[in-house]
Amino acid sequence: METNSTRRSKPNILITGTPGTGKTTTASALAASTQLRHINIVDLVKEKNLNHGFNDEIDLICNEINHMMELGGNIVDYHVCYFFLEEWFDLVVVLQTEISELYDRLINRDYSDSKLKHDIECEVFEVLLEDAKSSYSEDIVKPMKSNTLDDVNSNVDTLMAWVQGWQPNA
Ligand code: DAT
Repeated sequence: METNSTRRSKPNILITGTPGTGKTTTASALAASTQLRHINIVDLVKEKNLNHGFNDEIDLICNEINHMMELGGNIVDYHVCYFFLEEWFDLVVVLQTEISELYDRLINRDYSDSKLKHDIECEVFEVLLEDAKSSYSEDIVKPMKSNTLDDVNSNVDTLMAWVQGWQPNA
C-alpha cells in the first residue's frame, strides 16, 4: 500500500502553536542544523501577496507549497494547522508556553488588546493542540514545552535526532 511518505525522501514537519510560542525561532534553528527548508507561512503570504481574505488565502497557500511538500524536506511554521493536507506531514510539533511567559513575549508585539486576549486564551485552552489532534493522526502530534532558550535547544536536539532517524515509509 502506498503510504503518505512514499514519494518523499526527506520528512515534512509542521511546527505550530499560538503566536509567540517560538515557532520561527525553533524552525529556523532546526533548518540550520538539518538539510530541511524552513517555510514561514506568514512571510510567504507577504512575499507572494497571497493575502486575499482567509478562505482564498488557504487555497493560495496550499497551491504555493504543494510541490515542495510532495518532494519533502520542509519545516512549515504557522499558527494555524487544520487546513494543510494531512498526508503532507510526518510530524506535527505543537509548541506550548506558560501563560505569564507568553504574555511577556506578546506584550512586546504591536498587538491590539483583543488580539492579545485572543492569543492568550488560545494558549490557556490549548486550542492549537486540540486542532492538531483533530487534524492529524495523534501518534504524529508532539507537544513540546517552549518556555526558555534551553527548551529551544533541547527541542531542536530532539527534532534533529528524529530527522536523522526518519526513513521513507517507516
Ligand atoms: P512565533 O514564531 O511562535 O510567533 P517567535 O519564534 O517569533 O515565536 O518567538 C517570539 C519571541 O520569543 C522572540 O523574541 C524569541 C522569543 N522566544 C521564542 N522561543 C523562546 C523560548 N523557548 N524561550 C525564550 N524566548 C523565546
